[in-house]
Amino acid sequence: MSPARPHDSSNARPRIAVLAGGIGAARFLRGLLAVPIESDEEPVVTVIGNTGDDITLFGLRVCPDLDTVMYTLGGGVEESQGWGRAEESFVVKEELAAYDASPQWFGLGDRDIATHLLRTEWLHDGVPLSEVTRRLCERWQPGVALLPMSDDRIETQVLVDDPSVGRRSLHFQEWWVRLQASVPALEIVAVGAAVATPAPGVLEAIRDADVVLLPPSNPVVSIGTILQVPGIREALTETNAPVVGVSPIIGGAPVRGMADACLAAIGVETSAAAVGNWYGPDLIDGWLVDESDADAVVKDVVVRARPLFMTDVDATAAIARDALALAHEIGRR
Ligand code: FO1
Repeated sequence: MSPARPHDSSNARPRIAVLAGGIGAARFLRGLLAVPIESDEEPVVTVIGNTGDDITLFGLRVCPDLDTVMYTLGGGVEESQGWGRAEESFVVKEELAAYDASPQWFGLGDRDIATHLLRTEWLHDGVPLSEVTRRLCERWQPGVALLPMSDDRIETQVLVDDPSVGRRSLHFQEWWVRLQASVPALEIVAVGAAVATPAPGVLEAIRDADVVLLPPSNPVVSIGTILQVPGIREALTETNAPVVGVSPIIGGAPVRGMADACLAAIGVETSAAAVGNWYGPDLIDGWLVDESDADAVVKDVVVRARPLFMTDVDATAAIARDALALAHEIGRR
């Protein structure tokens, strides 16, 4: 990996801070950690994870984006989905259905439930989410420091017009999973974000970084939610580290997920250029787009085009390497 900056011998290991949502970010991180490097330049990667997708079901606290990063980098994710556990069974889910318990639209697997049981027990004992996440990562050894964006409770709600009851808000997961984002979101609100504080280590990771990366996560409900925690956006505009983003939109469509439905809710066109301009030059210095979007223009941001489909770990490592090369080219602010 090309070093993020010329090194003096005192700190050979580049520090990389990554704002992460779920599946796209987890896959990007797996590539980032696979970038071939000189031995003494193993990067120190701190991941700041979105917690706006979190939901409490049957009394259990579920943190989908944190778990997707933890399971993916720890080798336990169900690869075909990008979330949940591999070799999963759903006996508890079947039993709940036998009781006609709801909701049934969010599938909690038996192995996954063990994570939620421990998290819920520790949170109930007053352990902050950041410490809960650190403990869970002791098993999974993801190879990064995984921090929730905040230890305070934040939940994304989606405002919709329901023909039967009129305007109402839904938990993001109900809109995303049960409705498949098929009902237009009139507004997407990260409830609690405005009064939350960044989790311990979050602001320091951004300030002390040699490079900050925004992976191809959902710009609205993942990256956008993290940016709403007071202090985080400011830290990103103040850091001396170059900030490079990777477009989650290729050729006018999201690579996976339904970022287009989220972008429509905030009136942003579903294109690499529009997302880059929405992030803007105060936030990002560089923007990596797919070759099909090579004509993307982002005001006062350096745009580079390269193949962006994360088809396998090697392809993703090449994307991550190019993102780091762009950061190196931009240099410290
Ligand atoms: N996504 C689905 O589409 N269907 C599910 O039943 C589902 C269950 C689920 C359980 C645990 C978990 O951590 C994630 C789960 N997801 C499911 C994915 C989840 O909605 C997304 O990973 C994020 O919230 C969106 O980024």
